[in-house]
Amino acid sequence: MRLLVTGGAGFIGANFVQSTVREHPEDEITVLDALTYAGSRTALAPVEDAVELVEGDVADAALVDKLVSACDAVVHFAAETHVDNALSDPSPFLHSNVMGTFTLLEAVRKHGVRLHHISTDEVYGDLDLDGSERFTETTPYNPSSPYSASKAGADMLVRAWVRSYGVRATISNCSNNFGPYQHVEKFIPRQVTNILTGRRPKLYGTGANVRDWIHVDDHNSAVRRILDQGGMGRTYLIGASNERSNITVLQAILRLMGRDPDDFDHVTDRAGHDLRYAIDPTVLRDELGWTPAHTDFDDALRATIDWYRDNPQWWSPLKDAVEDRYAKRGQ
Ligand code: NAD
Ligand code: TDX
Repeated sequence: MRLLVTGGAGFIGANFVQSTVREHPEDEITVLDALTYAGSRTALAPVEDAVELVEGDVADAALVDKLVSACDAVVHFAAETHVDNALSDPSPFLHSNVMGTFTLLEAVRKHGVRLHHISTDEVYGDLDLDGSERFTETTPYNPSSPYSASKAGADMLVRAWVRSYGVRATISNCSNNFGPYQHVEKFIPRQVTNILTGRRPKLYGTGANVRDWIHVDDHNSAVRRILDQGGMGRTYLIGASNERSNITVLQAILRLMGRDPDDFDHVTDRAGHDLRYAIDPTVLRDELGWTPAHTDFDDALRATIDWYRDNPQWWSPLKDAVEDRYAKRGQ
């Protein structure tokens, strides 16, 4: 298969490209990535001989048309992804997430190319903190932030292009990912690298908010399964049934790194902070036979901490600027 991977120099995309090169050496991979602050050439260094990297914008219609015309399928990861950045400046989120997806849809429509669109559980809004309800494929969209609203808009465009134009597309909405190459602005890498650089971890509010954590390789194995076997026009929810409050995750990190579990700061809470996300992955398991491999959270967290400890050359050039931005926001 000739695959075009948008956003393939970001966290999840780079892990997808690396695992595809390992597990499907028969595939030809082109990455389209704007190399924003979140993209990194070095995340693709281990596979640079096996992959073509094109630096460009997914909203550049001429470039996207040319690349799509030369592939069999597109896996669309490219997006602005950080909620706190969206709260400060929503504009790039509209450009990359909405206009970028629109541009790609027009190209796959013209060339009859298969698309898998990567989305998030945040499009469903949030759940009660102490309830047992989980998101399913039929949960109504109810986004809370400029980020999740832009992802919801992109998902709606994909659904409309399937219905109106018969575009061959699938969508997946996944829960919170962790693993190697995640930007240090995100929760787990931020806390790990704060400890590694002698800073104190920072918890928003009381830390009661719940996220449903999945290892990035499990997300990507589900994406591959949907790409190969998913029903056209279908939406699949991806999750590993691993709900934890933020304070529980932070204290696990502190414990695994040999620190006092109370050695952190409570900082200003995020505006509109979603309370709880939880995915019901039954459809993916029953229809496509997918299950996650990383089922021991402490083991996977320990391996992720080790990766950041062993790869400071990848993240340390980013760290000070990220912390300066957070400090200006009281976070
Ligand atoms: P990331 O921020 O680490 O990487 C995004 C990549 O997209 C970067 O390489 C960036 O350079 C590129 N990009 C941004 N705008 C672009 C544009 N206009 N044109 C071309 N490239 C552009 O993000 P991530 O965490 O790897 O997320 C990837 C996808 O997965 C996103 O669509 C996100 O919404 C979705 N998702 C993420 C999570 C999570 O927990 N991280 C969970 C569910 C879904
Ligand atoms: O320093 C922090 N302290 C803190 O308490 C940071 C950066 C975050 N938090 C909290 C906010 C959230 O409740 O931790 C939780 C996770 O925060 P993020 O890593 O920013 O993730 P989240 O907002 O949940 O969104 C993530 O999952 C869904 C990704 O960033 C999105 O791209 C994805 O769609």
